[in-house]
Amino acid sequence: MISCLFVFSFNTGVAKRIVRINLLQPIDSVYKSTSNNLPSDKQASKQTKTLYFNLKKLQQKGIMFGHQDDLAYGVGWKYVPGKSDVKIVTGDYPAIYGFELGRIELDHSVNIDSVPFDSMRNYIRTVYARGGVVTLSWHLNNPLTGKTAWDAAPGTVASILPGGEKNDLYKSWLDKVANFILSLKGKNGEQIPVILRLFHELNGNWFWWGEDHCMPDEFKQLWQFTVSYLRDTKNIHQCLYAFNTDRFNSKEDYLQKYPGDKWVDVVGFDIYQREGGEKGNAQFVKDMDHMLTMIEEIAADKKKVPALTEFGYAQVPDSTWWTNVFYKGLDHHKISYALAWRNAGFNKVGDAEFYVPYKGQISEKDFLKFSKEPNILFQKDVSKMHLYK
Ligand code: BMA
Repeated sequence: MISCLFVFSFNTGVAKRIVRINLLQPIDSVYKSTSNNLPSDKQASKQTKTLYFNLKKLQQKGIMFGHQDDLAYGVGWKYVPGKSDVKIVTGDYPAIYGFELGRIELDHSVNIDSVPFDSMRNYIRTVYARGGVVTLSWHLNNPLTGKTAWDAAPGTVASILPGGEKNDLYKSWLDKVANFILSLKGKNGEQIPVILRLFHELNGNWFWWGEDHCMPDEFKQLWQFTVSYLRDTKNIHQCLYAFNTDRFNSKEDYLQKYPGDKWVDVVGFDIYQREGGEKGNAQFVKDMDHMLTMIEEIAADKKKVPALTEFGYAQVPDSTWWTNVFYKGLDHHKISYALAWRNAGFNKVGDAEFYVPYKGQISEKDFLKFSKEPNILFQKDVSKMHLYK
């Protein structure tokens, strides 16, 4: 049962309608014991199993709002402790946070977007201590050519599979990812659960693991090898694995390279709005709604957690986009989370990359309104749920 109450927030100066969840209700032990609610890693840590179970349970309450690199930087600022564009505008932090591992494979101390890995570790500890959720992406370089993730050289996937000329190199990269993940510990020394989003947007052609660059079997082998290496060889038992495509047309299309239920916990997709105006907005609502319906059906069928793993409308150039477009496509769906991409800010030539509003941005008020929807969850909502207990 969900009910609403209004709380006046001194931060934002507005009444926030918050979702009151029956927090005292014990987790249904029958529900908890069924294998449907266990993650793919049968040896997953207690906190990881609990998180997985709670991610499923939480879908009945609402959708967690997420933001990539939220604590690291925003539009016009970088590395200010406690700062967050989402919090400045809504009065609360996101419920789920994305962080990016790109360049860890090269032993760099900062990631592909200049975030120091040491700071990232601290952000992740902070998020976990508050009861929030962490998801990690990895724009790993091309192991065959040594260039970036966007260097879609043919044969890269085949080259890193067992027996391939770059398999050892790839394993050494996974060792570095493993070291980072294993270094994520809570205050009692427990491993912090993370949703590892591997080889994202696999049905696009822009990454070396993309659609035309490997056969379905090769992709499946790559996925299974990677998960097995991290889980069984490196003994990592704090990961949930997210499989995610870009836009897709049908369930068959979505599942073409799906590695199998034993290897996946979260099923999702990424979607960006590219065209504005009434026509563009209507099309986006329709597309998103359709794909969310399909992802919910796939998740229900496979007993997985459905999510909108990445979304955005670059620079949000529409003052009512949040309530009039995004929420319209999202509202009646039951997914676990929706993660907005990063607020990289302005570059030297004045171009900006951001996906959530900052103070003064034209969609600021509308984002605040969207954040008050009872089924859109932020940090305070999930902290009360004790997702790891
Ligand atoms: C892309 C862009 C890039 C960034 C990369 C990895 O979508 O945001 O600027 O470097 O993701 O985070």
